[in-house]
Amino acid sequence: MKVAVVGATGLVGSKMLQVLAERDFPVTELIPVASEKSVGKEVVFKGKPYKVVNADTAISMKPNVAIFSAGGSTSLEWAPKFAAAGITVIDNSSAWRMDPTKKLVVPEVNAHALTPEDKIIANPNCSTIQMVLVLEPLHKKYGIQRVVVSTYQSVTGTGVKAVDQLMNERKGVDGPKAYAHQIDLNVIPQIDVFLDNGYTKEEMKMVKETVKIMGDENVKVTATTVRIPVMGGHSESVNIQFAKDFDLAEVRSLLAAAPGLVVTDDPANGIYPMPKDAHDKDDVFVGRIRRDESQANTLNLWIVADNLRKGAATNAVQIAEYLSKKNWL
Ligand code: 2RA
Repeated sequence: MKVAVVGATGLVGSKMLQVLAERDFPVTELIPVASEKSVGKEVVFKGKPYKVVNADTAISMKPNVAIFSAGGSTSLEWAPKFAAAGITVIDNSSAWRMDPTKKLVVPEVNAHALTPEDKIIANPNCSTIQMVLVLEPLHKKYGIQRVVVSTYQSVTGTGVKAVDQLMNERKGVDGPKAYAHQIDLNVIPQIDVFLDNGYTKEEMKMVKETVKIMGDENVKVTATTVRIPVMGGHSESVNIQFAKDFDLAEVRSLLAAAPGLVVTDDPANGIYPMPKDAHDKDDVFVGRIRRDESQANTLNLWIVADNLRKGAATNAVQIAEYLSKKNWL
């Protein structure tokens, strides 16, 4: 299968190449796509060099599928052109996520919604993906009324420039800034721009995308998203209010049985999910599972995942795997 990766030289794009290789996706030809300044450069995929091409050339090479991680404006411009050429697009930007004609997919939750007619498929925001993987089995069993989430997000969610800023600050050297504030030894309670309602775009992504993926407007979500100086992944403190009571042992077994989830929860022995352990893994790790004693039918838990993998590259590749198994590519 011919696979185009649009944004192949970026942090998520290169992770997509790694995941495609690791999961042995049936790639017969890789088409790395990037902006004009990167055309002609080489990327190595499964030990073989491939020359970076521009989007026009990529379309002419007729890939079966194009996985985009090149920003919203590039997706808005090029995804329709790829789709018009009969190429299925899986897009990691926010450009298409809330478009009512486009599917927003976490395979373990709603791959069943996909059809062969879906030619532009949206990959959800990383912080949404790891949360809905946990919410879905609990919603099915107990009916979720409200979710309160606070996130602790890795600088890798911003990109290379943010990682460089953190490392430079740690070394005490100057350099390009991804953030208006110092990030080392600090936390920044702002991810993306502020909106009129006082939330940030990142927070409203979690609010709206969760409802779309779970397909239930009755699930009310409020979020506070925070940038912290870590590398391995995003962490989330989640408080969930259910319509009915739950049994804690049953919650654990439901989560342990859910696809893509790993329950890591033995606080007495210092065992709980942490970004350093989630780094470069595809699973979503959940722990600190406990009843909220301040309110009936309410649960607290802690979720950690590598935002570049299940939060982006792996989820996109899993969508491609689903479509490939259906022979829709
Ligand atoms: C972030 N979720 O962490 C956003 C985009 N990757 O910055």
